[in-house]
Amino acid sequence: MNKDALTINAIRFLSVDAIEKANSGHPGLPLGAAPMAYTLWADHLNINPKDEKWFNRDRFVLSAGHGSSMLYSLLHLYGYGVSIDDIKDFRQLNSITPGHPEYGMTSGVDSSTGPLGQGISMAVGMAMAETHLAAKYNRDGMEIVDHYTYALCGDGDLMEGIGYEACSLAGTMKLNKLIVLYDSNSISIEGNTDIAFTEDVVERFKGFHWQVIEVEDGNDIDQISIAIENAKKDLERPTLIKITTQIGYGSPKVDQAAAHGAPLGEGGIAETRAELGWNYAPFEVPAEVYESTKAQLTNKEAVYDDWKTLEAEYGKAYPELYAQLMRDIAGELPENLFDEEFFTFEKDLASRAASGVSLNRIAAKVDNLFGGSADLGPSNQTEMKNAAWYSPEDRSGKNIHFGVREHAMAAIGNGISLHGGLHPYVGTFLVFSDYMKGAMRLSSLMEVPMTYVLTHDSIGVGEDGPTHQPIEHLAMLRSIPNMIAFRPADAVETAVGWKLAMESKKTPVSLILSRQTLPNLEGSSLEAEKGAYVIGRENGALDLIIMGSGSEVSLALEAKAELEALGHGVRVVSVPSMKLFDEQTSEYKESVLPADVRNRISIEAASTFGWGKYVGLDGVSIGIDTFGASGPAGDVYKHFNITSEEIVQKAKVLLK
Ligand SMILES: Cc1ncc(C[n+]2csc(CCOP(=O)(O)OP(=O)(O)O)c2C)c(N)n1
Repeated sequence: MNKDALTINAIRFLSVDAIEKANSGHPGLPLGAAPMAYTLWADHLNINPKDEKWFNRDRFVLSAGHGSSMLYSLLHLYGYGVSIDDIKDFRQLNSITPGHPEYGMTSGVDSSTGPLGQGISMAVGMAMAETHLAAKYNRDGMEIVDHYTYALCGDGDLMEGIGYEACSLAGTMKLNKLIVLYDSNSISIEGNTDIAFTEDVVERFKGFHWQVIEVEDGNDIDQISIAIENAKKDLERPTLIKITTQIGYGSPKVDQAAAHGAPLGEGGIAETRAELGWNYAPFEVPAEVYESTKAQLTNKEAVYDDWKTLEAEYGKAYPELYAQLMRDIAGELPENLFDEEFFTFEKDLASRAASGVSLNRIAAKVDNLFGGSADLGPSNQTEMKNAAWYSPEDRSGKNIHFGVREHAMAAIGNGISLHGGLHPYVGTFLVFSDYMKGAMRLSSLMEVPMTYVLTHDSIGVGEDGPTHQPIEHLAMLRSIPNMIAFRPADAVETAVGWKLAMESKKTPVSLILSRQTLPNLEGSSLEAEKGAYVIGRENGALDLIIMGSGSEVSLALEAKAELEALGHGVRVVSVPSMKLFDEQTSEYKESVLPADVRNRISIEAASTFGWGKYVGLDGVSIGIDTFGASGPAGDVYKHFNITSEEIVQKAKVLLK
């Protein structure tokens, strides 16, 4: 067996032995796709395990995340911090080799994958980020940003809708440095893909304006390598390399769905060893394999060293640009970005408009924002006025037209964020956050500080009616671990939301913004950063607390005035973010919501779900637990009793 075959088999057997030991995992993919993964890693992928976050490394996304065991085998053989013991710990609690690749957990993993379609879409974002940063920073042949983005996907990734959206945009944007290896084995869990997936993928990708290269034999590493070379040569189009493989290659379950997701079993593994001529014990890797990958790494190190030399030269030739690049990579913000002026607004604004103002104030001083909307830019107010639109002709544009593709937009945003050097944001209507949920969940899980601009946040949408009026969405966003759902009550609080979003390092922020104008509130302040704060303090003894978020805070303040005229001491608490409030000290929480004050009312033009923890058993939640209705916004608010009168009425009952 030559060194290539030996290494490919080492990848295969490390993977299937790990699965066997864990008694859980997906052997089909590593057995079939090891040759393509090996070819890429051995001969093309520019990486340096000694500097795993090297900014100019090629990115690799295993979109078919269920093949994680193969990725861990590669990471082990290519010198990352994955030991044989780690591989033996595959899928065990607290191991660094979890069931699906997890960003931030395992050195060398560029993104979390597993939810099919997300990976390939994040790869599109990474490729987009590369082109943008290259345009911004490369000078006079000094290509400080110049790398490829590779993804390895399966049939499942290409069946998922999100992949269609993302790959369509990649074609329009001519992301020629995006190269996707398609493990085309025509098998998924329920059987042959013919049962549900008969389209012509090749023609489809051609229709997306991709280059498509076909490799008939998944074991032919020379052809795979040539295909990758040809992919690099196309300077106009992304490339899909469709590589025909056999799931479970070499095993008794070859070409069967049964190979997809269950261990081969002792007998099955023994047969596979015999079939592939692998005479090594489980987890044993012949020395020649390590020697071979080490030699390949030496070549990769030479590429890395060249880049380091270039970096030093670039730093001398363009010290300011270089310093800026370093700041962008570190995510540093200019000092005094959030000065008094930032929180000053002359007139009442819809919070989506205040968001547009805040974004543009930031964009005047921060150079690395990169974002846009899913065809709702004018409504979402997501355009940076001082910047051009990103396109194949102008890679330096910072505003992105995502088209009507919410799910891919969010995943692409994740990819941009994972790439580094940029602060992405994406916008749509709050009601369509449903379409983005899969990617929003991954932002939160991967701890990437994405910013979601979600406007038209309630029945205040009015005439567009229940299909466009979010009800349960706030509860949904609030329920995602590590997601800050921030619904500001006025312009100042909106600016605070943007401050949080910009300063966040590990937490995505959803800014939930009104379509309709909101009055600037007297008591609104930077205190909003604490998630909840007293925006209207009681006169005299505290009899009642009214809390709410966004557009309903002003209703609470109106009710307070009315109730105080009747002699009651009423406090209004603005709650832009339950999560941030829950993270405060118990002293602070007590100072805002004293435990002995049990007369409490919450008001929000949305599902009441979640408010119970603040209003308690004696309190009342005013909200909407049905779908909305079409009509002028004012009428709809009245129809659902989202009014100050309703608060007063409920308060009178409580205060009796
Ligand atoms: C969004 C999503 N839906 C469903 C699954 C469950 N799932 C994991 S792998 C798989 C089939 C994938 O088939 P394919 O990409 O052909 O992989 P192969 O069988 O070749 O390993 C499914 C449905 C998932 N991981 N993500």
